[in-house]
Formats: sequence, structure tokens, C-alpha cells
Amino acid sequence: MHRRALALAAVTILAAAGLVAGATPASAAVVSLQSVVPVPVTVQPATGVTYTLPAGAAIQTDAGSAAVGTYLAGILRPSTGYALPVTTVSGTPSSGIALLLSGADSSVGAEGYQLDVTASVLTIRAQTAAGLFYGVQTLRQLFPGAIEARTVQPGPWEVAGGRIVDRPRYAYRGAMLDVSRHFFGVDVVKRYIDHISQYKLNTLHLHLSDDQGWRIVVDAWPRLTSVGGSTQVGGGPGGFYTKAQYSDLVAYAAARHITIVPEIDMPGHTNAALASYAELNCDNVAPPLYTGTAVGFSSLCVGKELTYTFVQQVLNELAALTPGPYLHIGGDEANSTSDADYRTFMNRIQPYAGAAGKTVMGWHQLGQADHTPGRIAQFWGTTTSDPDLSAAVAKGDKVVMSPANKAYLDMKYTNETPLGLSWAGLIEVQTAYNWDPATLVPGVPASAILGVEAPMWSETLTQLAHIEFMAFPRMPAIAELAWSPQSARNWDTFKVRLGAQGPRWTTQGISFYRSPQVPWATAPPTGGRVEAESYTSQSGVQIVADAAAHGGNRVGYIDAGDWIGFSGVSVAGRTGFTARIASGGTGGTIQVRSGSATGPLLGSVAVPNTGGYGTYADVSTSLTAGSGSLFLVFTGSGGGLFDIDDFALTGTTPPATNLALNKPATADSRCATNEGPEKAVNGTTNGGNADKWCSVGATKWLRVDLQSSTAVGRVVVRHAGAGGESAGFNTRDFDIQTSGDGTTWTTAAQVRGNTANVTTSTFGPVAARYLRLNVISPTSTSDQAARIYELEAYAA
Ligand code: NGO
Repeated sequence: MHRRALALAAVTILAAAGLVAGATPASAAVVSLQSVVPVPVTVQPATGVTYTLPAGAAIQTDAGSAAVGTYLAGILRPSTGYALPVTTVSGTPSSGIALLLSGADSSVGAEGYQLDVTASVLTIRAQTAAGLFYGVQTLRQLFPGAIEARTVQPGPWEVAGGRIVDRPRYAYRGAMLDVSRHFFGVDVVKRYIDHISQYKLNTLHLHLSDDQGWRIVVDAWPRLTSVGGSTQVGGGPGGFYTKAQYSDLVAYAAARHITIVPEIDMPGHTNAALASYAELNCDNVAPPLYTGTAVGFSSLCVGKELTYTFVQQVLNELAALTPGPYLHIGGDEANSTSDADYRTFMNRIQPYAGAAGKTVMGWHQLGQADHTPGRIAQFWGTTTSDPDLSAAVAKGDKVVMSPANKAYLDMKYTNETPLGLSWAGLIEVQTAYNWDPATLVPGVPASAILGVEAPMWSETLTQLAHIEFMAFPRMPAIAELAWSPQSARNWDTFKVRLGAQGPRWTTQGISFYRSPQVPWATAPPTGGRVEAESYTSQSGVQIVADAAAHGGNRVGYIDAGDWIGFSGVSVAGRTGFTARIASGGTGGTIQVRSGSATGPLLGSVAVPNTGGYGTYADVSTSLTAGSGSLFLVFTGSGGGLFDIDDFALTGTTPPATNLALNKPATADSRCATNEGPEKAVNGTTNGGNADKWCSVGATKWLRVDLQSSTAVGRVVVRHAGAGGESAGFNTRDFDIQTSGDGTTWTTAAQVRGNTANVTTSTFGPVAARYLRLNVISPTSTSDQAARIYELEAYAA
């Protein structure tokens, strides 16, 4: 193998002089008001004016805008480390940040906003909370990219002076996620909601059923999920949302001014339902569950009365879960249903949505059926004229544009894209961007167009990183079509604005496609980049000269277990790791270790295929607390999986506020009067034998009331050995759990087989009112006791 031959010639050890991670980066240039995506309607920079967010700033809101203020505080607090209290406005604020529901330019309408930046105050004005929310998304982009970090960064937090007055072009600005072909859990969907809200989209269409899986509980038809939800493409375990989980998603989206549009695809794309209930089939024989990717082979039984009972009950239950106006009934690719049956079926079921108080939405083939009030036809064709679409428009339907050859986020970018399909063509960023929804299909008048949606089908996508790689950078491109006036859009300025988003996405841990069409900004995310070739020790790797690599070289990984070490780079206080890699395969992993190549594992990041060695992408992982020098260990089958260009350790010492300190603590038992739960939150481990919570019995739990919903991302437990007792008494197996109500508990972290004196569990921040440590097995079989000297909770 050529790479192996190179490796033997190039085992060079370089000094890391001057490349110590953690060096404070030079103050980044202030972000230009002209760099916002989607481009605003009007931007007036004020030359020479800069606002600097002071540590003591408050976010001042009207009664109706407090929730937006709290949302903004949630973004700004972790990276600035500032308290940023959300207060009620009095008069016209002259300092800090003001979110006001009055005084905006009248042109902003229902969803627009006006942002004013002076040297003393940041003011966003709008007519609605939604408008303020979009103003907040603009403000976010005007802060340095490090504002997106979830650990305290050095700042300064400067914003260029001027005024932006902005409003959306279209009322419907959507993204779609296919959770049927592969199932994605609540956390993945929430993260995608965060992503799309950042670019001012207001609709998330969830494709909840298809041949491969039914993903939402229907009480009247429980086998839909117990059977129909039990697999997915490729035969994995599938999954589904309970009604409570679905409602949680709806609420999470609503808090970000996003409406969820649920889709039950009918009469085709229904194999999962037909497999769940034999009686729904014309021949009363249930077909097997389906895990392939063919389309057009299934149909509900149009001639059966039970079909209509089924559809009506399903739509009624779905409507009850849906505060938004639309129910999407699919209607695409009904290739196993005759045209006459299709019309019969659709004409009969469409009124069910109306009776449930909802408006029908469907793929544009629905134009074959009768119009119903307010109906939306979603165009997914690849041609510029379509009889079904024309029929829909002639009947009075409104249109959402999702042309598959422009707006489908599941199409490959290029032939080399490792994920995605290509039936509608290859969609590089410029192709996704360079079209106008109002003129794409000549027969459809601009007045009929309600908006734009970017669908993400998941035949080939199995994890969050895949969704992000396909969505970034095309989702922001489509978002600009949906929000910005056509006259303000321009590929040459867009690609520069888009490229400036790159370091932000890196800071957010988003793995994105580094399209060669885009001039990506290369500013370091935080804390400075370290060239991989500056290692001070290594085993097995090679240095490869590469003009596209930062510093001119990348480091080649040859065999599983190859590693590089950096004696001058400490992991202490670091909470994140981001590496720039180029990969031609999948299955590789970068392990972050400390002290040695076999030292403690602090984090591990799976390396996706970036499209080959010519294409770089950033991959990220969070790190658990550690100390000592950094080692990167490469695993996987090796021999061409990936090379690493450079990396950054992110995060400084996390905020040291122990959220559990002196909070009310209870437990199911105590060994002695002076060994109660309060001892585990008293801030000390040095009171000897009696400074611990000790518990006896088979199950043991310690519960802390944080007294209000609090973001918790890290829990530190100090065990017997940390309090001076024998480390043999350290608690071995336990769960860290969180709860909003003290009744329903979610496990945030599991620790098994622990022998350390101090354990740190890090997880994506969870909003928790209560925290619970559940001891699974006793530390010592002789006395059956748990000994916890301290339980500490931190935001990150
Ligand atoms: C088509 C088809 C879907 C596929 C998708 C893949 C529509 C509306 N029906 O789009 O079933 O998943 O293409 O790109």
C-alpha cells in the first residue's frame, strides 16, 4: 500500500514549540452586519460604532417577550460566563440588551424585527415574540463565533453598530425529517429543531410513517408501533415516539417558533401499517415487515370500510397531538393504487382532517383529488411543469416548493458523497441556492406559493452526524430562499456569508460538508489549533505533504492503534475536542486519552467519510475531565480510513458553581444519624468518617432538589477513597438521573465497575429540577453500604 511505504520514510518527530493549545486567540475581528444568513431585507452599518457586552449586562424584556429573553440568555451565558439576568423593562433601556414588543418599523409585519446596535445598547423590536426570536437569531450571528461554545470563552463580546430591518419573504419556511426509513430519537430531532431555528425556519414536517416503519403511537391501533415501529431500513431496531415524547417535541419546537407538521403517508407507503394489521389488507393477509428501500409497492385497501375507520381514528389522534394547522396525508407514489381508487380514497379521507379542525397538506399528486379549504400541495418534482401540480393550483391549492433536484437534502452533493441518493441529481450548494421559488414552475403564479421546504429522507442516514452533513450547508441555503427577498439574494455574496458560518458550526459540533464551492473561513474555533504533525511522540503514523492541509501537512493513520502524543498540550480543564480530518472510509475512531496512548479515555469521536483525502471536515466530541498530556489514538481497520490535519482542545476550566451545594437532599436511608444525605451536599469531604452520606439496604438513592429547573451537564461524585476511607468502599455501580417533577426520572449517565475515588459524568446539558444518584450494587458485600462524600452538579 502506497501510504504504508510513505510512512516508513517519514517518521519524523517535530517539536511542539509555540503550539501550546489554550493560548488565548487574538481578539477576532468584529463580525460585519453584512454577513448574516439569511440575508436581511435592509442593513445599515454605523461605521466606527461597536457595542461590547459588559459582564453586568441584563436582558430586559416586556411581559410578552420574557421567554425570548430566557432563550437568548441560554445561548449567551455558557460562553460569556456572564449572569445576564432576564429582567422586566422599565422605560427605554440605555444599556444591555432590550427585547421590546413595541416601536419596530411598521414594515416588519408579524414575523419581522428591527435590530439597533449602538455603543451602549442592543435593542431588538418586533410586533410579536416570533419577530423578536428571529431578531435574536440575527444577533447570535453578529457575536463572534465563540459565542456558540458551551464553556466560558475569553471574549470580548463585540457587535458591530448599525440597524437591520428585516421580515420573511414566505410564511411557510420548512424542513422535513424522515424518521420512518431510519428512526431518530427525541434528542436528535431536538438538535435538528435547534439547527433549523437558527436559520429562521418555522416549520418542521415529520414523515412519521412509511413502508419501513410507523413512528407515532395511535392508541386505537397499538400494533402500528409495537409491530410497525419495530424495524427500519437495513433491519435495525427502529423505534417510535410515545404521545408524551411527541408532545415534548411539539412543545420544544413551539418554544423556538416552529410548528410541527405530522405526516401519515397514504394510501401508498403503508407497508408498516399493513404488516401490523392483517385486516387492513384486501386479502386479510399481513405482508412481512419491510427493511429495503423500494417505493410504490404498498396500498391501503380502498374498497374496505375498515380502512376509513382506521384513517379517521389515526387522523383524529394525530390532530389531538397537533396544535399547528396542518395534517400531511402524503399521497405520493401510490403506484399500487389505481388512479380512480386514489381519487376515491383521497376524496373520502381529506374531510377527516377538516372535521378534526385541521387543513390538509399532501405531496402534489394530491392535485388529482378534490380541493379542500386551504389545502397545500407540496411540489417535489424535478420538472418545470407537472399536470398534478397544475391541477392543484387550478383548484385553488397553495403550494410549498420542495423540488427534489434543488431542495432535497438527501441528494448527494457530488458523485463522491458517501451518503445520500442521486435519483433527482447531484445537488452542490450552488444548485441548492440558485433558484427562485416564485419562478421555478412557470404555470404556478407567485401568489399561489406559500413557501419552501427542504426535505431530508433517511434511506441512507442513520445518525445525527449524517443528518448534519447533508443539511449543512444546504439547509441554510434553502432557508435564505425562504426568508430573504429574491432581490437581495446573490450567490457570490452568499457563498462568502456561508463560508463565515463554518467556524460557528465547528464550535457547535456540527459536522458539515466543506463544499469546494464555498470559501470557508478558517478562523480557529476556540483556544487555538494545533497541527497534528507537531507531535512529540508517535507510533505508526506518517506525515503527508498536502497543499490543502493547514501547515502544509496532514498526519496519516496506517494501522489500528497508531497514535500521536503531545507533551506540551495539557487536557486539564478541557471539555471538547475538534479535529480537522480527511477520510475515505467509515469505521475509524479518534480516541482522546491523557498521559499515554493507553491512559484514561476522555472522549472518542467516530470519523465519517468526508469524501476522500481531498475533502476536509471537522469532527468533534466532548471530553470528560482529565489531566496530563494529550494522546490521540486511532482505531478502525486502518490503511486508508482517515488522516488528521489539525485539532483544537476547546473549553477552559468549566464554571465552578456547584449547583447541588447545600441544596435540600433526601435519601432512602442512612447508616447513622450523622451520616445523612445533607453530608453529600455540604461542600466538604474532609470531615472524616462522618462527612458522608452512608446508606444501607439493597437499593439506595440520594436525591437533591436543585429548587428550580437548572441546566446540568456534569456530575462529580466523591467516593469513600476521596474522603480518606478505604477506596475499597468506593461505590461501584450507579446511575445519575434527572427529573423535572421528582416522579419521572431519566438516566443521564451510568457508571459501572468504578474503582476511582472521584467519578465525573458528563452529558449534554439536561434541564433538571431534581438530581438522583441511584446506587445499583453495594460497594461492600460485607456491610451493604453506599458511601458518598460529595455529589456535585455543574452546568458543563
Ligand atoms: C421521493 C419519495 C420518497 C423517497 C425520496 C428519496 C417523495 C415525496 N417520495 O420523495 O419516498 O424517500 O424521494 O429522495
